[in-house]
Amino acid sequence: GLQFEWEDPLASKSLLTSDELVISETAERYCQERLLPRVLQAYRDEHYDPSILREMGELGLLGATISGYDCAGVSTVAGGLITRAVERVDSGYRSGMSVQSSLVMGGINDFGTTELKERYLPDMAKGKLLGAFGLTEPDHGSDPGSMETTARPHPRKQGYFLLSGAKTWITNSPIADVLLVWAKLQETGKIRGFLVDRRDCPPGTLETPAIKNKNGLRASITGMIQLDDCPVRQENMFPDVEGLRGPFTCLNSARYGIAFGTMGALEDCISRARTYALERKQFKGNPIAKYQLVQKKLADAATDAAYGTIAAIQVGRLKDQGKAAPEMISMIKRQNCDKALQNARLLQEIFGGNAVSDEYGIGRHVANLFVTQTYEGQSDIHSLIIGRAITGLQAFV
Ligand code: TGC
Ligand code: FAD
Repeated sequence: GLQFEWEDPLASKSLLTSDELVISETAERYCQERLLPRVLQAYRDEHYDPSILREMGELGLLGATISGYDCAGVSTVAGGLITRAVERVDSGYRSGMSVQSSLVMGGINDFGTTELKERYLPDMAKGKLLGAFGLTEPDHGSDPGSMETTARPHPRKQGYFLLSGAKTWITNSPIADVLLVWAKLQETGKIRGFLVDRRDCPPGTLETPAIKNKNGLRASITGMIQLDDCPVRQENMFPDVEGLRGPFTCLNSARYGIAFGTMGALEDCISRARTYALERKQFKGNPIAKYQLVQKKLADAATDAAYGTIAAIQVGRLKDQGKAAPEMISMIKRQNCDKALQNARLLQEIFGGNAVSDEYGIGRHVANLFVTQTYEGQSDIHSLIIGRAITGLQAFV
């Protein structure tokens, strides 16, 4: 018969291929069995275990949308289903994976030479080499075009550049082997992408201190990238991409993953709040789930999760057909992050005082979702990207 399923209200499963269903189930099983049991302690300790990326690599979950170089070559929607499974556990675990898969492996795949792809992608796909993506600087976040990090030809060593500058709020930087750093060529002032390989950096030229005491995304490791005349081989510069198109192309994929991923975090909040509301009794032995105001919170959240999921599937299909405009990705990134955060915050109320205990998981999602709304373009920045497309007028400056 026709049954309403509260966990998938608009039957989004019916839009998936059988391959996508299998990939989703594999990812969900790994995340629930292996990641969920360790997230509470990791979050308390502000600890990220790099073996998580190796485990994901063994399952083929890293760089999964890339074809060749030992990557799985799955659809964009399948990639989104993987991020949703991971973010159902924690946005920080999804972050570590997004940087590895979309921002660094994706960048190498889109812009690297065959030699760079062969050197880095297979080991990154296995999680044996870890990546970080350095765009944001202490004084330039929403406006990365004003970055100050520079690359100048080495005055003595032919075929080398010297990189100097500082990047901040960089996911994975303290543990990364390969850092994709965006810097301006001193001669032209144009932004170029450099793969800084930690193994090749002389002592003192590359430092990646961790940023500690975060009040969100604590299961992810974040740091700075400090470059002091760091020598980088010319072959490690992406040859054919100049300007912000380079980093923004990587961001299109990562923002897509966040849009799909945050729906996993929101669904976990719904599931936890529903269970709690059915068990908790107040006033004459009624479960609080019986009260209308509680039901409205659940109905609002389930509606936004269902709409957000369908929209992410639609944009994923268009992306695979080469028809996804960046503004579509801005639209789902903004909407899904905003709705996940707003609803998670309201569902938190259902837990009463227990919401304050980290054992219930809801506060962790709320704190994490603030970060998802902020990184990869804060929501108001995406409003301006969409507004520019609607009006033809840019409102950034
Ligand atoms: P604008 O004039 O708009 O564009 C400059 C050049 O870039 C091209 N472009 C794009 N190309 C591909 N995809 C896109 N989405 C693109 N957006 C722009 C554009 O065509 C142009 O090319 P060209 O060849 O004509 O030069 O640039 P603007 O300087 O005015 O930019 C304004 C704005 C606000 C849109 C942009 O700067 C922006 O999006 N700011 C947000 C910054 C951001 O997203 N930072 C992310 C840092 S990485 C991160 O947060 C990782 S967290 C990961 C995790 O842990 O999960
Ligand atoms: P600002 O640019 O200073 O913005 C502050 C506020 O002002 C925002 O609300 C913004 O919307 C608003 N604002 C700015 N300009 C305008 C305008 N013109 N009109 C209206 N409002 C405006 N970066 C990386 O490169 N790599 C990473 O791996 C990475 N990981 C991150 C991990 C974490 C945990 C965090 C917190 C951040 C990470 N970032 C990373 C950085 C992130 O992308 C930036 O924080 C983000 O782009 C915003 O930049 P900002 O913090 O400098 O804020």
